[in-house]
Amino acid sequence: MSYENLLVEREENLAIVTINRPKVLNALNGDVIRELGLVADELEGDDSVRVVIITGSGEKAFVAGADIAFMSKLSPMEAMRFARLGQAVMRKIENLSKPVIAAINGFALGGGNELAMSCDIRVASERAKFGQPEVQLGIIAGFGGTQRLTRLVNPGLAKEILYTADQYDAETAHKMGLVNHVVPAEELLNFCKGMAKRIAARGPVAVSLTKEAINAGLEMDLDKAIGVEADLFGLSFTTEDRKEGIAAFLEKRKPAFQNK
Ligand code: DAK
Repeated sequence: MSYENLLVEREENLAIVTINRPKVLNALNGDVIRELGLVADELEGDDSVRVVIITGSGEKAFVAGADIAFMSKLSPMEAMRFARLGQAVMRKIENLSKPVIAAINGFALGGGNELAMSCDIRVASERAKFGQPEVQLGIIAGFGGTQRLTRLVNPGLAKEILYTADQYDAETAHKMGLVNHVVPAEELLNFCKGMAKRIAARGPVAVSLTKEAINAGLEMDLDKAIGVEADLFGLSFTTEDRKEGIAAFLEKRKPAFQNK
């Protein structure tokens, strides 16, 4: 499938999705959001893809937020529909059955930071800048920012970020726990591909079940959450991948997982 605002490349078992509107710093309008939903569906259904990387086009921005020109024309009802669509797409990315890595190559502001927070893992280039500038526009974060940021960093920090609209450099974002790693800009994509390939070499069903256990568990109390883990642990014992992984260990060879 081809997209107007996204570039989609495949490399071995990886898919690299690049949001491609560099003239407006990859700002998210309705079309980009819709296409992100479509590409998520496409990659979900493609068994050859084991890990997804999302990044932004150009050297300046991952995503500089929702497209302000686009938003300025929305009626309240259209804004509500935009919010619902955006939230559903972020949720779809968050719940994709395969890991998603955000390669944050520059500004990740507002909806851009919210998109990054919907990914499983965030890696920032030294040039990246983070923030939730919505209150400066007289609106509030609408793609899950008030909730995901509070879960990722502590509530006090999330409130500071959301109330002040301040921008934070990559090192500060790292200290806050917003990103896992900070790497030189020119190494960002290779670093993310390296991590993605290590993940892709593991048992794909097991990685997927691990993601499911973590995501489901975050919304439950610990007793229920470890119950989900036990169920999924049992399920992992039914897979061909489990037979192959254990056989490969005993035979002292590398496993050849089949995602089954
Ligand atoms: N939207 C549209 N265009 C944008 C943009 C954006 N978010 N960000 C940058 N651009 C455009 C600029 O207008 C400029 O276009 P030209 O003037 O060249 O035509 C071009 O990109 C380059 O930007 P600058 O010239 O401004 O570049 P600088 O390096 O000087 O500054 C900057 C970079 C990222 C600091 C600055 O561009 C900036 O402050 N951008 C806006 C950041 C921002 O406030 N983003 C929006 C956050 S609010 C919703 C759900 C979610 C949301 C909204 C609604 N629903 C529930 C309905 C989300 C809201 C947000 O994301």
